[in-house]
Amino acid sequence: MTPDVRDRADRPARVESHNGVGGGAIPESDWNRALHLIKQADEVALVCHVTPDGDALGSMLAVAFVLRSMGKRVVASFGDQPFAVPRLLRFLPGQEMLVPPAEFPVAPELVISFDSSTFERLGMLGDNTARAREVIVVDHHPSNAGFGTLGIIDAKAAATAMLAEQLIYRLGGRLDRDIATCLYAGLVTDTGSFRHSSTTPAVHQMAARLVATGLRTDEIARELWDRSPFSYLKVLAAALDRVKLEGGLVWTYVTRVDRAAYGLPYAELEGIIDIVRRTDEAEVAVVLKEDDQGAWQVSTRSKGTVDVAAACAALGGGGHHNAAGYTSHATVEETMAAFKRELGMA
Ligand SMILES: [Mn+2]
Repeated sequence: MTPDVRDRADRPARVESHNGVGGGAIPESDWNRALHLIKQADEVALVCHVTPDGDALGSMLAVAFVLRSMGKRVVASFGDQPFAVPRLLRFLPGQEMLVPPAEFPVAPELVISFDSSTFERLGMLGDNTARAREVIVVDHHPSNAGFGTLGIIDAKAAATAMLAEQLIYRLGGRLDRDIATCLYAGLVTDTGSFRHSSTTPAVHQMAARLVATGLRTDEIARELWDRSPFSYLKVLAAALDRVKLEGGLVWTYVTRVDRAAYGLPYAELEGIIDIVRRTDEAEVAVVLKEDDQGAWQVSTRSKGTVDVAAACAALGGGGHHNAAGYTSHATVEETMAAFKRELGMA
């Protein structure tokens, strides 16, 4: 038996109140303008941030399904070169709608950007997006300064997927299992499987609507959290072997050489921070991950008293109070010294 999620009774009575306490962070006039722009457009180009996570890609694909069902030409991409969907997200439905960045319109009529706080986070599609006639920015990063021509931005929303769900309802779209799977991937990614402080009643209410479509929460959880190649364990061992505890800071790093020894792609490193940040003695956790170009991608986590977003923003990155990051072209030692200075530790 498939629950009838098309029934309007299953939809939130006041969709604008669903993204956080008090609701209504986004003015009705902005929602109306977004609907107007979308309805007017023949082709809608969708983009999300580079090396997409479940929230970025899931939100984008969910909306892509709905736009396609409305008869729109839909182009969806992200600005990574080489272009590849991260392994963890290959279970998401709708990937046949993705095109490589080279096939993205050079000067689009309408772009909708998902989960990206800046043009720069769109990577090589930042320029295409900047040339678009209209850019609707759907995002929940507090650091989003409002790029584009229309912001659908709510820093209180636990995930961009929450805003994407509202957009879908407002477009007259219906949740089916594929759309719900995409949105659910976004919701569980950004709430850490309903563990982070962002997990409000509205998050669980949204999850209930999504799960009611019959999606497989167990399979999604295994795809996202509970699998990795054997080589991951070897690289993790190398990272943990050199982990340091300094004051309230626990940190380590993973080099290209570590990964090359076991043929592990960069994208597989994402979960290491979740192991490092368990440390009872540390308030802040940092993992430096050397990417294929030799730059350090710095992942930082806080347990709550320290605002790592502020520190990362000062170093050219961004994120959320408890989870943020930035890119460093300095050495490991210089990178950590700069980060400690920002935290007031040095
Ligand atoms: Mn997000």
